[in-house]
Amino acid sequence: MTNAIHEIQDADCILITGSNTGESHPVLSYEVIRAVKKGASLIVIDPRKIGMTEHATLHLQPKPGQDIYLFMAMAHVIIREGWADMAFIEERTEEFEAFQQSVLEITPEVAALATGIPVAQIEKAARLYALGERQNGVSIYANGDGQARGHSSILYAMGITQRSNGTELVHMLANLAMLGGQIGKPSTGVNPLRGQSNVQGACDLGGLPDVLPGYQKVFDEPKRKAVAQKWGVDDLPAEVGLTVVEMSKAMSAGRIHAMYVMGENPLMSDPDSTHVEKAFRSLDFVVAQDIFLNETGLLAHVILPAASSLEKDGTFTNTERRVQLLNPILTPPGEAKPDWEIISALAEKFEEKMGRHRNVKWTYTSTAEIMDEAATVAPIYGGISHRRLQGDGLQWPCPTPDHPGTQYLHAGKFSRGLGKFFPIEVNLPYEQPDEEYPLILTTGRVLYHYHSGTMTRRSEGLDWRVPRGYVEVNPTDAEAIGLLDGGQVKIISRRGEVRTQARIGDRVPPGVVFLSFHWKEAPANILTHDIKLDPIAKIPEYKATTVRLENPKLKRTKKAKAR
Ligand SMILES: Nc1nc2c(c(=O)[nH]1)N[C@H]1C(S)=C(S)[C@@H](COP(=O)(O)OP(=O)(O)OC[C@H]3O[C@@H](n4cnc5c(=O)[nH]c(N)nc54)[C@H](O)[C@@H]3O)O[C@H]1N2
Ligand SMILES: Nc1nc2c(c(=O)[nH]1)N[C@H]1C(S)=C(S)[C@@H](COP(=O)(O)OP(=O)(O)OC[C@H]3O[C@@H](n4cnc5c(=O)[nH]c(N)nc54)[C@H](O)[C@@H]3O)O[C@H]1N2
Ligand SMILES: [Mo]
Repeated sequence: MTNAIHEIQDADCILITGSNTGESHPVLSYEVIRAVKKGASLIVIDPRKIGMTEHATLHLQPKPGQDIYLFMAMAHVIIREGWADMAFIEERTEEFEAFQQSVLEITPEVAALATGIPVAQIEKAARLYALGERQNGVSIYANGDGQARGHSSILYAMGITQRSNGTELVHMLANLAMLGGQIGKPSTGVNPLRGQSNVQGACDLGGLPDVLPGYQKVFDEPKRKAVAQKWGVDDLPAEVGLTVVEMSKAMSAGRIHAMYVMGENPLMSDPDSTHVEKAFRSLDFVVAQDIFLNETGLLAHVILPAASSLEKDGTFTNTERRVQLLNPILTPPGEAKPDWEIISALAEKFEEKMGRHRNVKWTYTSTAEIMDEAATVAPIYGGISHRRLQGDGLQWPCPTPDHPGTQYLHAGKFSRGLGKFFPIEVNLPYEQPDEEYPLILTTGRVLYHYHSGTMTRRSEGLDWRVPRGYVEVNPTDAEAIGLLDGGQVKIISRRGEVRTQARIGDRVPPGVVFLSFHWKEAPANILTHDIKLDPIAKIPEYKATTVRLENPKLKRTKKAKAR
């Protein structure tokens, strides 16, 4: 997030898109509800009637993939009506003209025709967001900082990014923020809600294929050499590695022979599971390091039992870039050990092969020591140490030991200097509904379960709340195949089919069905594909797969009648 969580409740306007905030980020969602109770306007742009729409001033409901029209039309209106913050654009950004040109033809009328959402609603969303208008029109920030506009915050998550044009959509949201001058101030910004407890920390410290710790690109020679020097080696590899989906493709192609899977369950969570399973079965050697034996672990040659987050120390970095200390409250069962201990023990044992470097020893004695090393190589963590994290932790960038941390980014100046506008094109999901597969399946989460269910489906209470999978179907689509609420239904895509229970209602619009990927009995990723990835992030299109529904009962009765 560019901004801090507690700032949300003081926003004048909040735009949530591609995030089921109430179920996937329940704690943070209360900040949004508080803001609305204090008079903020809330715009939700989501294909489904998610919980947050109950609090929304406006709910724009495009079909999966169509939202691009709405964002572009909002920008079009903001420019046309003179709601853009021209002073901000001139002083702080570049390449505005190219962006302006790209939205010229996407009028609200064009967007309305493409999405079925009325022009007036698109115009209202543009106005509320750009001017930061509250429900009663005024703003607590307007004129407070010498500006006649309120502060608006964008919250987004996987509904934006898990798309074949996800990077472009994120650029589009950043364009909107710069257009309204809605960044670099409190309660504004472009705020991706990070998913896992420490996904932010993992990325910060180099858990991505193209960066060294602190988002230093491997191909940025001066930065790479500086890290190499700190580790006491001449240089480090400069080529970008593979992303998860690229790895399963490389396994299938015989270019990867072994995998070490730590804290992941790709057999359930990667797209086109049938192929992923084949890819894993073709490997010579698989290691699974996990707190439980999951579907992927069942195919492993070696299992390394890890300690859970309740059983180890270290740090988690949360979605607002806050690095926080983790304190163990339980002792690990059996032979389970914290992940870092397992990895350093292995590295020490195979030191010959892992390489010995002057300033790197694998025999860490504590997580505090690992953090100190991170501080020396990642400038954004430069001033962070366990000692300083006692209490509330610190928000990076925190470059020096006396730096207080950074509540929100891009104040006065963007990290890259000038904020860059990106021109945008309309790009739709790879699979488009046709006669054979007329519905769009979108996948995601429910409140009571977590991903492949390894942890939550073992919890008695959570299992009691939601014991099994279901697919959300609109009454129109259910009626077409004589499907009753609670009835069994087959969901069929070009990759495969799953069978689950139907939950009929208007949470999804006609033409759209929703299935979460928590259920091994009806694994959503049997249906999804990895054919077209986002060209930059290489993320698969989890949010839009075409499918058809079949009512098994209807077929049987038809057959029975025929007989
Ligand atoms: N309970 C629970 N919480 C979790 C998790 C969990 O498994 N369970 N997982 C965590 C993780 S790792 C992550 S990444 C986050 C994910 O957090 P979210 O992204 O908030 O969760 P999703 O369920 O993937 O919701 C995506 C939303 O995007 C919408 N959507 C679908 N298609 C489109 C589209 O074309 N355009 C737009 N604008 N929206 C669309 C869906 O209707 C849905 O509301 O959740 C985290 N929190
Ligand atoms: N169709 C569809 N597929 C999706 C998504 C979607 O929206 N739709 N979302 C995608 C997203 S955003 C995500 S993040 C992925 C998630 O995909 P995964 O990360 O593969 O799913 P999890 O079930 O969270 O698997 C995490 C594993 O880590 C283990 N674990 C927990 N704590 C620890 C620990 O401390 N140490 C170790 N070693 N192991 C631990 C758990 O037992 C579990 O087996 O799924 C992706 N797949
Ligand atoms: Mo995630």
